Amino acid sequence: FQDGEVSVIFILGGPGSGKGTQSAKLVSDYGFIHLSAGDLLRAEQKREGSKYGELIAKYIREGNIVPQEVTIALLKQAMQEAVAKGQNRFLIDGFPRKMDQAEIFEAEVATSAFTIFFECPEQVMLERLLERGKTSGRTDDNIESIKKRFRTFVETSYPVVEYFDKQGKVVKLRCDEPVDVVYQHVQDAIKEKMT
Ligand code: UP5
Ligand code: MG
Repeated sequence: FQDGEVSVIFILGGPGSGKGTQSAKLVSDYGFIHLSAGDLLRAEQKREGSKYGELIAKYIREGNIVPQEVTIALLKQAMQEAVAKGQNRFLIDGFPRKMDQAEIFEAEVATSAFTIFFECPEQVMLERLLERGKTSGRTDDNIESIKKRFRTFVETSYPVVEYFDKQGKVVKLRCDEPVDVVYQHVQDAIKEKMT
């Protein structure tokens, strides 16, 4: 995309920190286009004829990061479809979560305006994910996969947050408050950053 053609906010945080929940609220109040990298990968995994189905399934179950070219292609396609319909303000949730993704996306697709990062104690995330796992049907909402997701988050994904933080582009918010309290902080951050 050309400079200024799209605006991109990254929503990052550990597994279960509330990225999807808060993004959904922003969509209904502000009309952003919400792209969850995890949701795009799960949809691609189920798509008939996808050559990446098995690969994605394996990476997600193991809590590993799917090779960047797969995820970036899915994001780029979803963004192009939205832009064709005249929509150009994006919330990208759960991406980038590895340094190569961050560098390649910003060089080849679009530069982010800023990142909202949810700081969340592991115990809180664990309880939420186990509870959600009772009904989510997600293959990674079980204790073995959750532990692997936490390890990947600390070792692989958090460095991306530090990278953007060094550029002064991260707003850190607490996740462990009621949904509406977190959302108030999210709205404050967006208003401050967008004006
Ligand atoms: N909940 C939320 N907020 C709450 C609050 N304030 N108080 C109380 N409860 C709250 O929330 C999780 C649960 O907590 C829900 O039940 C919610 O009601 C409750 P949610 O908003 O879903 O949190 P979120 O951060 O979105 O959690 P999610 O599980 O989606 O995070 P992950 O980052 O683990 O999952 P994602 O779908 O992004 O990625 C899954 C996998 O895909 C990765 O592990 C990886 O294998 C793969 N992937 C890649 O390979 N590359 C990518 O770029 C992205 C993903
Ligand atoms: Mg999510």
